[in-house]
Amino acid sequence: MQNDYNENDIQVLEGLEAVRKRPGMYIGTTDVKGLHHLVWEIVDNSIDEALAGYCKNIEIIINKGNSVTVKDDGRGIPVGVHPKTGISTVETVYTVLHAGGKFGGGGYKVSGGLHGVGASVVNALSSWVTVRVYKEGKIHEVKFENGGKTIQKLTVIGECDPNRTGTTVTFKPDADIFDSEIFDYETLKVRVRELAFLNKGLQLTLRDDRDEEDTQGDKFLYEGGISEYVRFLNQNKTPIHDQIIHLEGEEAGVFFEVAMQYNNGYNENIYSFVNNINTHDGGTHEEGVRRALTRVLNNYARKAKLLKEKDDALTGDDVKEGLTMIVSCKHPNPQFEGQTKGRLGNSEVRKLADNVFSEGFERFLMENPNEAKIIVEKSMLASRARLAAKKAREATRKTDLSISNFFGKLTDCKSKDPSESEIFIVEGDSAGGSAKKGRDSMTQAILPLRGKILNVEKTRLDKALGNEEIKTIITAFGTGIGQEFDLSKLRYNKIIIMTDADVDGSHIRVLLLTLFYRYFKPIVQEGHVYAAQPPLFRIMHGKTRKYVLNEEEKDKYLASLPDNVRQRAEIARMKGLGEMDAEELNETTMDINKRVLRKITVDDCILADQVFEKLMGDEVEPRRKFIEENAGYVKNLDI
Ligand code: 1YM
Repeated sequence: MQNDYNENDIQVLEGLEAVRKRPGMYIGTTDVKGLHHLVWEIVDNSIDEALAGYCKNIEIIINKGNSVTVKDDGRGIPVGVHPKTGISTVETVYTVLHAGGKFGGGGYKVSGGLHGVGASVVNALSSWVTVRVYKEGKIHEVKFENGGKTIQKLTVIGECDPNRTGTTVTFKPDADIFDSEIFDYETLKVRVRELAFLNKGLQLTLRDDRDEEDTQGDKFLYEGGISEYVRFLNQNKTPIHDQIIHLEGEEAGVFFEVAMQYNNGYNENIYSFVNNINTHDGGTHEEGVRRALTRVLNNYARKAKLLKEKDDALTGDDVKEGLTMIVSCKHPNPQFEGQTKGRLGNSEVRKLADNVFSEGFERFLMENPNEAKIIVEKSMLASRARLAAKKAREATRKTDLSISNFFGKLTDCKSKDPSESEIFIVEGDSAGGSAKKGRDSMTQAILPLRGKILNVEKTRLDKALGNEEIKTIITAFGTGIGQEFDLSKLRYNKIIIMTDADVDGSHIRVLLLTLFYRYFKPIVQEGHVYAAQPPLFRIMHGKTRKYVLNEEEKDKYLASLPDNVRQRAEIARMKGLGEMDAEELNETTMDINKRVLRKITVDDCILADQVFEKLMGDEVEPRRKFIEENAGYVKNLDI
C-alpha cells in the first residue's frame, strides 16, 4: 500500500496534520467541550441526511473504552470512486478537509459557527476511526488510525439485507490531543433531546455502554416538534393559557416555524435556531417574529378595546414578559454574522418570519378571545410595571441617589479605568471591613452586603428596583438595567463574589448570580463575574503559614512534609471570611498574585434558565428532585 501513495494522498495527510497541530482552530478547544464537539460533527452528517428526508433514526452509543458510535439509517455515504481524489468518496469525506461541504449539493446543510468542519477533523483528532456503509446489500468498511491514516481502504466485508441502508461511524478520540477523554452522558443527552425537539418525527437514541449493566438508554422522538419543546421548557413554570401556539410556513426552500406559550413569570425565554444551531444573538428570523408579535398584540388590544386610547402602546419588552418561544428556521444557504457567528443575516427571512407569524397569530387571537385577553392583560401589567421601573431606575442614577447612603456602602477604587478595576461583593460587614483594609485601594472596590439580597427569580423589575441592596449594585456597576443596559459603561472588569465557604455563603452567591443572570446577562456571558475562593484550611508549622482551598490540597500538602514536621503541624479549619484579618484576607483571597478566582460562565442559556428556575423559582417539587439527583456530588456538607 505504501507504493500506492500519490500526490493527493500527501496533500491529504498535510491537511489532517494541520488539524492536529492546531486543533483549536477547528474545534475551538481541546477540553471536554472540544471532546464532545467530535460527536456533534459526526451527528451533524446524520442530521443533514435527516433534513434531506432520507434518515429516520439516529443512534449514539458511548462504548466501553470511551469510543463513540454514531449510526443512522440514511442513504449511506457514497462508496464510488471520487473523480477528484481517485479514492472512494467515503474515504475522501474522512480525509480531505471540508470535503463534506463541497460534495453535498442542496439540502439544509449545517454550516457556520464551529459546526460543519467535517468528519475529516474528527478523523484527524482520533486514534482510530471505523466507517461502515450499508448500501445495495453490501457492508462497506474503511478504517483509519493515528490521526487519519488509512489502514484499510474501502472494502466489502459482508452482505446485508438489500433494504438496509445507512452509515455507522465509531471513533476513539486521541488521548494526546484532548485534556479529558471521558464523555459526559448528561451533556450529550441535553443536545440529543434538543435535536429531537427541533426535528419532529426523527428518532434519536442515546445509550451508555461503559458500565457492565445492559443499559436501556434514552429514546427521543417528538411528533409535535418545537411545540413539545415549549411545553418542556414551561414544565416547571405556570402557563397562563393551555394551548401552545405553533405556526409554520415555507417560501423558496426556506422553512420557518415558531411555537410559543406564556407563563406567569417575568423572564423572557426566546430561543432561536437555524438548521438546528442555536443562534445566540438572534438575527432576522427572531427580529421578524418580535416585530410582528408587538404589532399584532397592539392592533388586537386596541380593536378589542383592552388598550384604551389614552394608554401607551405595548413595547417589545412588555409583550415578551413570561414568554417561552422557540423560533426555528431551516435554510439552504444561511449567512451567519457577528463575532461568534451566532446571528442569522439573511434579510429575506425577516419578511417570511413576520408574515407567517402575524397571519397565524392574528387568527389565533380572533379564534381564542379568552386566551387573547389573558395574553394582552399580561402585557399590559408588564407595561405598567415598566413605567414604575423607569421611575425607580431613575432613582438609581448617581445624581438622584441619596449620595451619602450609596457612598456609605461602596468603598470605590481610585482608578477610573475599568480594565484594571475590580469590585468585591462581600458577605457581611465584618469581612467587608477586613476587605477594605486589605485591598489594593488603587484597583479594588469593596461593597459589603448585609444579609441576604432579594430573590429576583420571581420579582418584577420595578419591585427589585425598590430593594436597597440591588439599587446599590446597579449604581456601582454603572451599566444601567433593562432597556438602558449598556455593557460598555461597566465600571469594573471583574465582579468578584466573596462569600463564606458554607451553605449561607453559597445561598448568597446563588442569589447574586440570579440577579446578574436575569438583569445583567451580558456581564455573565462576557465573563466578568467571578467567585473568590477563600481557603478552607490553614496549616501552620514553625514560622510557615500555608492556606489550602480544599481537603485534597490539604492532604497533598501534608504528605509533602517530612514526618517530624507533619506531626507538629497545626491545622485549622477556616470558619469564614470574617475570621481573617485584613492581611490574611489579602494574602489568601484578594492579592492578584496569590488568589484563586473561579470564573462563572454560561455555555448553555437554556440549561441555565432551567437551573435558576429550579433553584430559585416557586415550585418546590422540581427543586426537591434536583437536590435528590445532585446530592451525590456534594463534597462538604455543613448543616
Ligand atoms: C454516522 C454519520 O455521515 N451519514 C451520511 C453522510 C452522507 C450521506 C448520507 C449522503 C449525502 C449525500 C448523498 C449528499 C454524506 N455524504 C457526503 C458526500 N453519518 C453520516 N449519510 N448521499 C449520501 O449530500 O448528496 C458527505 S456526508 F459528500 F459524500 F456526499
